[in-house]
Amino acid sequence: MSSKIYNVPNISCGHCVATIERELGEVAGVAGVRASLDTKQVTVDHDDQAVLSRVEETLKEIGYPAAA
Ligand SMILES: [Cu+2]
Repeated sequence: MSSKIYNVPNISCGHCVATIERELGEVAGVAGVRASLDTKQVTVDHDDQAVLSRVEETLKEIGYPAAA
C-alpha cells in the first residue's frame, strides 16, 4: 500500500471534503481517501500507481484540480 498526497487549493468547506472523499472513493483501485480542510490536502491510498491518473482526472472533473 502506498499513499499519494495532493494539494487541492479549491477545498473551502466541509462539503468539499465530503464530495472529494465520496467521488474518489468510487474510483477503481482507490483503497482509501482522506481530505483535509485545514491543510487543503487529499491523501489517496492505493496499491497501483496507475490508479493515480484516474484520481487526477476525477479531481479535475469534479472541480477540485490538484495543484501542480
Ligand atoms: Cu466546500
